[in-house]
Amino acid sequence: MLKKDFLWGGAVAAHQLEGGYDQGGKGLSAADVMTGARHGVPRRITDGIEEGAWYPNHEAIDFYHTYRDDIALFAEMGFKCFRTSIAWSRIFPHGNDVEPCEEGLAFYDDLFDCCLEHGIKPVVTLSHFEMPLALCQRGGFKHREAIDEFVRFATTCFTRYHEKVEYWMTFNEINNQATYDNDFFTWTNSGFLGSAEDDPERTMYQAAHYEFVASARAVAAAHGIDPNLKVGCMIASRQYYPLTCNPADVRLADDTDHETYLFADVQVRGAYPAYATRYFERRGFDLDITDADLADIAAGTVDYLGFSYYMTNTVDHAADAADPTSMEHNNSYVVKNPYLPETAWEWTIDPEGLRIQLKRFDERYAGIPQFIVENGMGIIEDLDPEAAAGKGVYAVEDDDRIDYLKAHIEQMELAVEEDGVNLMGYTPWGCIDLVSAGTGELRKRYGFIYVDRNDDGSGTGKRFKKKSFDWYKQVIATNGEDLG
Ligand code: P53
Repeated sequence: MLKKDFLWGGAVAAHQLEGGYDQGGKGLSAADVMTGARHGVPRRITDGIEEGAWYPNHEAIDFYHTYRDDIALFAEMGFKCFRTSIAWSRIFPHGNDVEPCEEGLAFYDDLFDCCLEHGIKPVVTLSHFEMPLALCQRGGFKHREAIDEFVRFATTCFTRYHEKVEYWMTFNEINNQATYDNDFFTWTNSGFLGSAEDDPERTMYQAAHYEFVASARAVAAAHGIDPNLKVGCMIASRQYYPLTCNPADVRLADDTDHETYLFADVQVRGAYPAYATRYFERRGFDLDITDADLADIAAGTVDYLGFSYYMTNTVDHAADAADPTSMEHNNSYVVKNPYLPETAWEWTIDPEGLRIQLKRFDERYAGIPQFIVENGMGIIEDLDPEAAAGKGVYAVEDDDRIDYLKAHIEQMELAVEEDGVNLMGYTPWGCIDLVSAGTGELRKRYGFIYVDRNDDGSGTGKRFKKKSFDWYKQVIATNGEDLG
C-alpha cells in the first residue's frame, strides 16, 4: 500500500507550457533562444532572437493565460500535487535586477492560490532549463557570481511563497549535463555553450560545483525562512546496465553510473565522493572548490531525492576503445539493450528499471524519501475529428500511454511494498501536452490532456481529454489499487 497522503499529480516546467515569453515584465531565458527541431536534429541555440526562426517556447501552450482552466482539469483527475517551475526570468528578468519583478511574483501567487483552492499542493522547481538569458550571455554557471544570483532568486521565492509551497527542488536534472557531449545540456542546465570551451567537461564540472554550492545554500536558506519547507535535489535517472556478465562490462556500467550518482552523492550526503576527487585529479581539472564551499555543501543536504525516470542505458566495453575505467565524457560504448523495446525517440521502455533505481537510491541513501517527479512516454497522436467537433469522445484512445504508465506504477508499488522504499509521490511528465525539451516538438505528446497545437504553430489551442485522463483519475481515486 502506498501512503495515505501519497502525492499523485503531474509535472511540467514553466518554459515548456507557459508561453507569454515577453509578457508580465519577463526577460528572455535560455529556452527563448532555442529553435524547434526533431529527433536526430538538434535544437539550435541562437545568438538572441533570429528573425523568422521558430521558437516553440515563446507561445508554448499559452498556460500563462489558461492556467485556471487547466488546473481545474488537473483537479478533476484528483491531483494531490502539481509540479511546475518558476521561470527565473519572470522574477529577475536580467538575473541581477536590483528588485524582483512584482508582476512575475504576482503571477505565481495566483497560480499557487488556484492550485490550493483545488486542494492541489504545488511542487516547485527553481531552475528548470530557463536561466535568464542575460546570465547565460555572461557564461552562466561558469562563474561564481551565479551562485549569489541563484540564491537570491531562491530566497525571494521561499520568502514570498513559503505559506503556499511546501515542496521545492533546486536544479532540474542537475546531472544530465554529464552524459552528453553536445551544447544542449550545458546550455540548458548551466547556461554556457560547451563547444566554445577548450575542455567542456572541465567547465561542466566547475559549473556543476557552483550549482552544488548554490543548491546547498538555497536549502539552508529555505530552512531558515521556514523549517517546514522541504527542499529536494532532482536527478535524471540514467542507470547503465552491463551488456554481459563480463566483469569489464560490469565495471564499465558501475563507473558510468558515477556520472549520475556523483550529483546525488554530493547533494544527499553533503560531500564529494572519493571517486570524483580522484577523477578530477586524474584529469588535471584543478577546479575552484574552496573550504567554504565544502562547508556550505555539508550544511545544505537535501530533504528528499526527486528524480525523473524515462529509460535505462546499456554499455559494452568492447564497443569503444576509450579508457573504460574513467567517467569519460564520451558514451560511445552505449549500445542497444536486446531485451527492451524503445519509443519512436529511441528511449528504452523499462518499467522494472524503475524498481531497480528506487532500490538503489534507497540502499545508497539509507531510506531517504524519494519522489518520482517525471515519468512517461512521448507519442505522436492525432486529434480525433469527432472529439474536435465536440461529440464527447476522447481526443485519443491512448492505450500505449496507459500501458506504459501502468507498468511503471506496478513496479513502483512493488518497490514500496516488497523492497520497503520510502516513496513520497509520483508526477508523470507533461500531464498536459507541451513543448518537448529535447527537440522543441509539440507532436511529442505526453499528456492526459490533448492540446490542439502543432509544430507549425497552427491549432486552436483547445484542450481535450484523452482516454488516459479517466484512467489516471481512477488510479488516483483508488490510491494506485485499481490500475485498470
Ligand atoms: P522531452 C532528455 C532530453 C531532454 C530533457 O523530455 C530530458 C531528458 C530526459 O532525461 O529531461 C526531462 O521533452 C526534462 C523535461 C523534459 C522531459 O525530460 O525531450 O526534465 O524538461 O521535457 C522529457 O521528451
